[in-house]
Amino acid sequence: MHANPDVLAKGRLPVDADPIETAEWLDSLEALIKHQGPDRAQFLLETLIAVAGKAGAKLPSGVTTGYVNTIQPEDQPRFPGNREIERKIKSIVRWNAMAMVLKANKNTNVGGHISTFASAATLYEIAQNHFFKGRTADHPGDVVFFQGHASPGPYARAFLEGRLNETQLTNFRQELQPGGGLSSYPHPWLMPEFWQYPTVSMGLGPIMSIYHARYNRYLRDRGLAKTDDVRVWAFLGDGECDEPESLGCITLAAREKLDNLTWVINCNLQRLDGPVRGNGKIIQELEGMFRGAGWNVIKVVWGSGWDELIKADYTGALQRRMMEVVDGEYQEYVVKGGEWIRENFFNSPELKSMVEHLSDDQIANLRRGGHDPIKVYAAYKAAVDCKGQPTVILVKTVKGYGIPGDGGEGKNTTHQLKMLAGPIEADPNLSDEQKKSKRLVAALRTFRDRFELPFTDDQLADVPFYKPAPDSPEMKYLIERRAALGGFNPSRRTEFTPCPPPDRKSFDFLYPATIKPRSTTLAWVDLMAKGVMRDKAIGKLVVPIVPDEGQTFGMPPMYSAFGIYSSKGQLYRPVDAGTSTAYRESTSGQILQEGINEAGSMASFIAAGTAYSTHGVNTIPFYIYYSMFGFQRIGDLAWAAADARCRGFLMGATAGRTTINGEGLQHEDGHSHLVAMTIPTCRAYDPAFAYELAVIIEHGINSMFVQNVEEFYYLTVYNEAYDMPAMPGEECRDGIIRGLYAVKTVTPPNAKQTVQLLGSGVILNDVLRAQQILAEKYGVASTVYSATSYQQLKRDALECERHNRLHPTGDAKTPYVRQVLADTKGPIIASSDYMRTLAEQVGPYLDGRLTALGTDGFGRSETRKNLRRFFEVDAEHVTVAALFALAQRKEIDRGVVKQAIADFGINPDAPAPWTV
Ligand SMILES: Cc1ncc(C[n+]2csc(CCOP(=O)(O)OP(=O)(O)O)c2C)c(N)n1
Ligand SMILES: [Mg+2]
Repeated sequence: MHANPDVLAKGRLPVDADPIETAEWLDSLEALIKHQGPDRAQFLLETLIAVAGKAGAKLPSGVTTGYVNTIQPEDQPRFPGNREIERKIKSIVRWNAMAMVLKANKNTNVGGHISTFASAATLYEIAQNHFFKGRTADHPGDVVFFQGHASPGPYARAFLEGRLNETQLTNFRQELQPGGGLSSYPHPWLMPEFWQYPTVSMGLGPIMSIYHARYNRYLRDRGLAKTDDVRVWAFLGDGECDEPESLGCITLAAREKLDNLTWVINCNLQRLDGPVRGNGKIIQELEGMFRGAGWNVIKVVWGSGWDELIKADYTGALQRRMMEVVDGEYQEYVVKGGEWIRENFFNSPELKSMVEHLSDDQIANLRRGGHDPIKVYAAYKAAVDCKGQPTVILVKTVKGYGIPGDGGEGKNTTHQLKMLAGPIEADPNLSDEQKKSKRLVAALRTFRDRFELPFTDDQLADVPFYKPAPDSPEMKYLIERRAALGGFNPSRRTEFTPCPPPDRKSFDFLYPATIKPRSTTLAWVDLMAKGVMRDKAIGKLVVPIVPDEGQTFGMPPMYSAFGIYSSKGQLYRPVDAGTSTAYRESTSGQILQEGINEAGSMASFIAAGTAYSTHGVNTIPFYIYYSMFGFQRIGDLAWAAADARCRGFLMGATAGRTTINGEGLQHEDGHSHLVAMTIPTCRAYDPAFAYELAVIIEHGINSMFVQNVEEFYYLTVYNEAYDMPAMPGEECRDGIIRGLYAVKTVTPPNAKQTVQLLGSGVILNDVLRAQQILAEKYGVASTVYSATSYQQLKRDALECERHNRLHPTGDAKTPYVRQVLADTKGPIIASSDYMRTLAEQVGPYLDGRLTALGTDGFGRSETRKNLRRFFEVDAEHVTVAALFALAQRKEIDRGVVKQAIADFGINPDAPAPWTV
């Protein structure tokens, strides 16, 4: 049989001028494949393409293949499972997953999703019965990023596995009920023994999975953990692929040859509102992107029922038709059924003749690949066997598969479906409630019959859960399969093995005063390079992470001393080889240099900061970045980090609205501390001096990695160099951690007035200067405090307030900020390089004495001095604020304030900085 040239003569190919010659070439090719195999054919074709390309032929880039399965039926491996039992298990999981959403919505309005898992059931069940490894003594278990809103599926399975009970299932999305409920989506914070990683914010699962797989290589190459046979799986939706985070980093996975990573993209052709690519084909588009990026792409488009038809497609007409139909039409076929498909898909006499022998029902039952266990198994097997490349499996499915009635499979509304409604006969005597109930039962009956569940009609109205007896073949099979694979998945390790505490000496060299001025950023580099990373107990565990800003932060000596991690080592001689700042890459490098990629860096931070649980190794990430490109740019990942119970240090460098000289509006951060505050497990600090930094970091390491406190730290560090004073004494340690301590008191002779001055970060220097001015020019005494964390002060105050409110007759607790300031004299003025709201948080606990200055408004390009004047946070403005507060208390004359404003050259009629 000749291969037909029509098969190829589509698209941009020129018209066939000599069909006989074409047929001869195709005959030769067929013979070649038959006798020497497809590899030889590929070699010859690539050679021919290269020669033709040189001669100027316009050749297709070849990143997509036909709209058919990548794995040919004859290449499918033997299916090792029991198909009948697996189908039964899957049907029960389907039922229970649906039942939990229906139950939750019968009495409440808490929502949930039925259709997503319905389309993905085979994808998860094949993995559960044959692939996902569980945690054993020698294997940490595969890491699976479950598609968030498919969560009813994993819950329904865990119910059969005996890990969740009926009460919990009944309380899906009602977590505050007695007996506990189940969180809507994967949230390790809420279900710490069950979920490992949060995923439901679309795009975060995919990017986290890539960096997780790469981090496993890092752990292996640095000898920190055995991760070779740990597979990272990510299940995502086709609609989800439109998120930039989903596909933005796929080249990294190919570049790093992450064959420990498998993505399964459930191409049900629909997202929430409608088709993902109604006018095109999502599978083809994704194939091109992934293949172009260097991934192994496996398409699972058609189920086994199509095999015969495709085999009989001698003219290529069927494949052409498959390619020509757009996703919007494919969706319609699901809804309209067999007769419609025969008329509209098989739309030529040739195509119609191919399905003559099939009834309409049989045509409707020609399944898509993702509902065929044989095809899905073959794809997974090929993925785990693939060496040197990550694999993406593009699986075509039906959204809402098997869900009958209104809003059921294939409908645009199916994503939001929470209640079933089958057809019933019209009956004017029925109330709306009765109709609803009857329609539900009608739909459930159809579902029950299709998936062969053992309920009587009468039982259906209650939407019962179903769990077969423990000795039933299904339950035995399910438990045996999971035992053979090492245990259940998902499952999160909660046991914690503390690391030995670091040596005080790794920190205390930052306690003395500096000889030369230096910035807190450089103090951090020193702390890392000379102290923490050389510490015997924890040095090796430290993972510095940086996007493309290491030079800005003074990190190159660290590159040279500790190496930048590269799975390839260094295949070139760096231009600066031999210097102390050489760009040294190495397979054992300790630093993760992520390039211009804050989201990827944050994903690395999450992988490193959760390794204590995932791999039982307490790696300590320090992710340093431009503070402006932190929470505001990748805030959702920071939130996910907290949900994942991540630990480590985020270092917001080039911090402050006025400090990063010249950079302007897009770079000058005066609000990251406000965003940090929104994350319950993030402790945020704005230290001024090197010793404060050392104290906070030592405390943080001990707290997170020795004492098992579930939190991560955010520290702002600045790039302005100034004299770092010596640590005043051990007693300041507690105040630094709690957020406030006194730094310096100045009492001029005969002082009549007193004020309290609070400063944070670099602005503490201006506050100290204000102290001098107040003393020397106005004879006002003052104490300056370093406010290292308003967030900690506020949290403590809230706790005291709440305790006192709920224990009205007990001993009242005094907020720490009051303990420090309540008995002091005079007004309290606070200034920082952050917005006023930050300091104002503690206002309610200070008896109306607080005035907060801050950097509200857009930054702009200017010198530090001019910006601090502009934002009214400099020494002169602090002085004016102090004098005015004294004048309000009638301790000095208002004329003094007016004169000060004039003396300092402040324009009282300038517009407010936040308005311009
Ligand atoms: C960042 C983000 N935006 C929007 C949503 C709301 N949302 C939840 S599911 C969904 C549609 C998902 O479609 P797809 O990825 O194709 O998954 P499917 O349910 O079809 O498998 C949307 C928009 C979200 N969870 N996260
Ligand atoms: Mg979808």
